[in-house]
Amino acid sequence: MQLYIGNKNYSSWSLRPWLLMTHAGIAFEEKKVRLGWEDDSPFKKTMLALAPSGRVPLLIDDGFAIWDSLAIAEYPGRALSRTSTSGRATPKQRARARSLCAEMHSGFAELRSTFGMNIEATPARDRRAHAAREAWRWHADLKRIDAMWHEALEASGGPFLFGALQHRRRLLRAGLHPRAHLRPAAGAARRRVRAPHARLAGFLEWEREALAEHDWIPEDEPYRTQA
Ligand SMILES: N[C@@H](CCC(=O)N[C@@H](CS)C(=O)NCC(=O)O)C(=O)O
Repeated sequence: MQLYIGNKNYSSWSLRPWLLMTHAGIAFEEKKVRLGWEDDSPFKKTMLALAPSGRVPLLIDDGFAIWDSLAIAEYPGRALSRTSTSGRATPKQRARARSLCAEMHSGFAELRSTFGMNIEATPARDRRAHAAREAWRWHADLKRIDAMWHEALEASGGPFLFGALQHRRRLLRAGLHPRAHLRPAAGAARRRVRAPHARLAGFLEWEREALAEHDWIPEDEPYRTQA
């Protein structure tokens, strides 16, 4: 299987299936394609030749294309059952986990657009992002994330949202000072993603590679060249 991903510094969509498959020990060949938005960019040409979405992540299994991170996460079914408690979950627990995944996947537009993933983001980026938007818009998103994580952790007893690993990551390096925005249990769950004892070595590997990339996309980095 080949997993096509974008730049590790920016592509949080690519991170999701990459992390899941890495953590579950599912073998895949990583194919990194430098992100590009123009129709005639090498990125678009490469991706459109492989699948109609023209986006990453994209999984190719024996010539069969699967696009969209949720569909990819569900494809190697072993991955989910080996990394979560879903094997023992009741239908209601499964439904609740699915609701949260879907809500994370398609929601939080304000938070997402204000703080797009940028692992190497500088404080200047975050200051610009804070200044660029009315705080209340993404505050509402954060409030909902705090409530969602808090309730799931209370119900499962942790250490992750549904007991074992569930992947979620956006607040890191977003300059959001989680202590001010998340209740202690949700803040601790956020830190656990990076803690060595969480055995999320895959995440730390991705982060290391993102920081080593130094392949900045100008559209995502205006603060590097403008005051
Ligand atoms: N809903 C999709 C979103 C994928 C997506 O938007 N990926 C971005 C990179 S992070 C992309 O390929 N953008 C190229 C474009 O917008 O043309 C998923 O979950 O995979």
